[in-house]
Amino acid sequence: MASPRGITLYHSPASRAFTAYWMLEEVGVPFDVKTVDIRKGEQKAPEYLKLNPAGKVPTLRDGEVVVSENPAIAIYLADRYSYGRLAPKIEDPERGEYLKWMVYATAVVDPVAFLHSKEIDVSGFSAGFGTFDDMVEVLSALLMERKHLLGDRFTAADVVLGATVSVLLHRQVLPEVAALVDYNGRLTARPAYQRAADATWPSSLMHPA
Ligand SMILES: N[C@@H](CCC(=O)N[C@@H](CS)C(=O)NCC(=O)O)C(=O)O
Repeated sequence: MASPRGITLYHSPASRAFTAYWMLEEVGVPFDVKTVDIRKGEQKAPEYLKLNPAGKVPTLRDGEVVVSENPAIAIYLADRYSYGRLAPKIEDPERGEYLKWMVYATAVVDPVAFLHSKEIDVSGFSAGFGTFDDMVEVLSALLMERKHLLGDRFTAADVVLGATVSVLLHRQVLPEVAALVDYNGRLTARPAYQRAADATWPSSLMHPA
């Protein structure tokens, strides 16, 4: 289903906006792209801050609806345009686990991996995101048994968490354990992933923001 109002994605090359771009490609709705070059500081321009006061990419606009934060963008798009396919329905027992992995991606994986990449490893007891090793173990154990986060079925949670895993493997922040490498291989083989990567990861920008 195409948006009756017109979708615009505000993104910057080689950034976390890749996740939202990939999500739009998986959903298959037409969308426009506006580049907000974070390397030139355009994310702090007053007009953009009206859309996203955090001054970060991505931001999605769908008519009067404005959404930022990758999990929120993915949940919005999947519920609105791919309900029952990329989003388990409300009454589906898998909906709970789907939401958990959505949140886990940016509440746990992203921050604990960022700190680990800076050689900061804090005690898991007091940190909301736990330890880096626990996060790797949780994902590896799950993906050793499952093709995707919910099993055989690919959902929007695989886009959000999978994009994070993919970038972190590429940057050699995550260890190359077989379960994660194989999962990443299944994700990168998807035509929608490849279209998003071709559009948003120019080879000249090897180091993501
Ligand atoms: N929690 C946000 C993270 C977005 C984010 O960190 N974006 C970075 C680029 S990868 C950004 O816009 N940085 C520019 C800045 O903070 O000035 C999400 O999941 O969407």
